[in-house]
Amino acid sequence: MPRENDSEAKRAKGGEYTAANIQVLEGLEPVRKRPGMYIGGVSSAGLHHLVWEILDNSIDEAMNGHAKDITVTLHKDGSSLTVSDDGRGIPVDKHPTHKKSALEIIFTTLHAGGKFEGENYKTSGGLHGVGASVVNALSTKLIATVKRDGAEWQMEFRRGLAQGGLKKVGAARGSGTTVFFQPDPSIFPRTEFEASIIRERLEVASFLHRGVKIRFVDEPHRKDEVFKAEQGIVDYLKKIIESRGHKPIHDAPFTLVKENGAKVEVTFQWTESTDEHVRSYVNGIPTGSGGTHEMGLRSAIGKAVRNYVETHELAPRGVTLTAEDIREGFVSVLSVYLAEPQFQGQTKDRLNNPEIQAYVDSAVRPALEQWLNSNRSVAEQIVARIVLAARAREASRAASAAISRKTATSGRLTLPGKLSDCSSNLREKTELFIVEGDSAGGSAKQGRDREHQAVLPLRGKVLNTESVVLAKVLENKELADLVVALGCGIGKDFDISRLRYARVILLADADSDGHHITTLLLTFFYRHLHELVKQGKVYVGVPPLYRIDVAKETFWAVDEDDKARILKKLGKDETKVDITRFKGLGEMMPKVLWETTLSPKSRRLLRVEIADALQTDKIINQLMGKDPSERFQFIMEHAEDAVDIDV
Ligand code: 0RA
Repeated sequence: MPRENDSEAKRAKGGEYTAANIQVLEGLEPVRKRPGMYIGGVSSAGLHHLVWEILDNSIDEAMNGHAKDITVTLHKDGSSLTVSDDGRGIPVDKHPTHKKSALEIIFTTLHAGGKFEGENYKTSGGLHGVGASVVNALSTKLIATVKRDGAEWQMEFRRGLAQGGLKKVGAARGSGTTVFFQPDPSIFPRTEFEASIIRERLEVASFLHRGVKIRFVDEPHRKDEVFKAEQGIVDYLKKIIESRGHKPIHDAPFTLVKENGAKVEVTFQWTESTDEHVRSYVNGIPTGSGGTHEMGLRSAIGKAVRNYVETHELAPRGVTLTAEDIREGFVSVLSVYLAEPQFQGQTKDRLNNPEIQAYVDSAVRPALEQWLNSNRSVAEQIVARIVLAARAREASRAASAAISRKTATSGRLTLPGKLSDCSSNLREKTELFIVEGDSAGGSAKQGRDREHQAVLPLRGKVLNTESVVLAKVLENKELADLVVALGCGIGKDFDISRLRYARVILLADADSDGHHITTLLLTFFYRHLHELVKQGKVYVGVPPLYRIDVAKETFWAVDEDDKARILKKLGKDETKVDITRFKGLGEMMPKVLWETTLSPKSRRLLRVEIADALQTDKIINQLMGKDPSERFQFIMEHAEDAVDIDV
């Protein structure tokens, strides 16, 4: 978005915003030379940043009250996209000194600070004001079309360079901006957009910007969806709670909007769930690792509730309420807008502005205390929920402490007898394979690299841990053994720095029982050792299902499709080759298991990622109540798109 030049910006405050306010900085060559500096990289995330940048401009226009409808069209080729809005239209008049239209300047000049320097804040997108010119520089083709003042205007660019001038293409009614672009394949190794990523972003944007209608036309999948949330983040909260399958314990959620420099918008509700769930955003950007805004929210909740409990003497004797008890079952959406957000952490998804903590705290705390005091029956339900959490914690505590005693790093470790540990002390190089059954365990034990690979066989079915409290989970011997082998503890005693391996690999047969076990284990990790999944420590091993022998060569196929693909590549049909179908890991020779499944050089490994929190919650919650064949589908279909292949 354009940068305002000081004196002119002042004149433009009343909303008059013409070409004169746009300060010109520099050309676009640096963007093409070092795209990573502007969009973070050229992988999938970088590619999708282009969409967010263009989308943000339309969202800004909507946020400022000028646009109501936004349409994003992913074109049939999957590699080009159009974003259009019904806002005022980018100004097409000429800049007095530069002799160029505002539109041309917006698309061809790099705007360093962007709107952050003014009173406005940017709404969304990961790149903080780099804007449309960056997208233009990285597109083989970009066409901007503007309707305003009774005419339609168009300007075309190739790799950021204008192709002729701004042309009036006809008469038009109304106003708006449409931007078509096609990412440059000489910059991006893959130029195909992922419809599901775009869809999720648009849906979230519609929640964060109440009342804005966002339509997604997904041509490759022939889908057309409209997102519009009349209640904004309150609708989002409702959807999160429903998709996680939890029941709220009181009716109306708490909501608050406060704007005083920065803007904070928050809603929350207590549920029957045993964990806490906060979805937070800064300027529309998801902050998956939280940060100062979340800290402010947490401290406000803790203090307000505790104050209420004390004032009304509601705590039973002998029960102490911890901050975690207070937030058990707490589900919230928190969205803040601020002028200069600073992000931190490996994935830059943690807010680091210290002043925001106190800002959120002081906005939420008094409002929540007031709300509790004026909704006494709701407050009572919440307090009863919290007291229950404290009692359950005391019970769980005993169970997890028993496990932790065994995993304590000081003193002797009492590892489970079934674990065949690895010998290396270099944790970065070690892996734990969790395998199904003793016979598979035996082959894995013999076939592995003993120095770096440990094997833990699990016998029989693993407990379904969806909606089971920790104390119950730990009564299950298989899972308790697993936690001891991992070494990182669980629940309140969880400490990732004590994880004994660099990777945890789930390895089950390529059949429906195997997939069922993998699903149960993934549910356990997702619900009770969430941090391991979040930090990318959990993997799914992919054993072959078929061995294909052709003359002296051997190929391995992981499923039917893979087999068909290999045969096609070889130009053979099934009758000309020798095909063996494996019944299970247990019947594979240790050496074969090593080559196909264990060896880091030749195996396939899928990293389990939490790509789309909303979807994952819903899928796990739905599947765990259904029959194994459906769960099998889940693994086959979702392991692949939830995943990073080949580590
Ligand atoms: C600068 C000034 C004005 C509008 C816009 C930019 C604008 C940019 C984009 C990008 C996508 N959609 C957009 N809609 C508007 C205001 C011009 C005026 O005062 O009429």
